[in-house]
Amino acid sequence: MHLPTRLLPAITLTAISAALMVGVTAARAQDQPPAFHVLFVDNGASSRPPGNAQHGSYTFAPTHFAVVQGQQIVFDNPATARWPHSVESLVWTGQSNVKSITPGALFDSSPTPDLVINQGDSWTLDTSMLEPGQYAFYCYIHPWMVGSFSLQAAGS
Ligand SMILES: [Cu+2]
Repeated sequence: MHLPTRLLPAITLTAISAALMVGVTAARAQDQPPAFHVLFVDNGASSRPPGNAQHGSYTFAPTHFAVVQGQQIVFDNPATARWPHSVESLVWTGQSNVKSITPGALFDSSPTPDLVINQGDSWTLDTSMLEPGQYAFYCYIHPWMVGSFSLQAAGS
C-alpha cells in the first residue's frame, strides 16, 4: 500500500484489522478436518429394550468410526426421530474379571435431564480435550444404543 499513513482514517485501519482476523480464522478452519456427523436412529420405534418383540432399530449411524484429535463430532437427532437421545462416554474400571462401567466420566451431552438432545437438535463433542485412543459411548435413555470411535493423533 502506497498511501501515507496519515491519509488512512482510523476506521480503515479497523477494517484492515478485521479483514486480517477473518483471514486467520479462515486459515484455522482449513487446517481442521470437517466436522464428523453421527445420526441418532430410532426409526420411530417404541422404547422397548432388545428382546422385546416391539424393539426398534435403535442405533448410532455410523456406529463405529474414526476421527482425528481436534475434529468435532456432531451428533444429530433428526426432527423425524421419535425420542430425545444422549451421548455419554463409557469407561471401564475395576479388576480384570470384576469390571464396572462408569458413564459420562469423559464426556456427557446430558448431565441433567433438561439437556437431552431433542428431536431436531445436535450436540457437538470437541475431541481436542481427549487423548488419542479408543472411546465407547452410549445413550443413557436407551442404554442399548452403543457406539465407539477411534481418535487418531493429528498429523499421524
Ligand atoms: Cu437414545
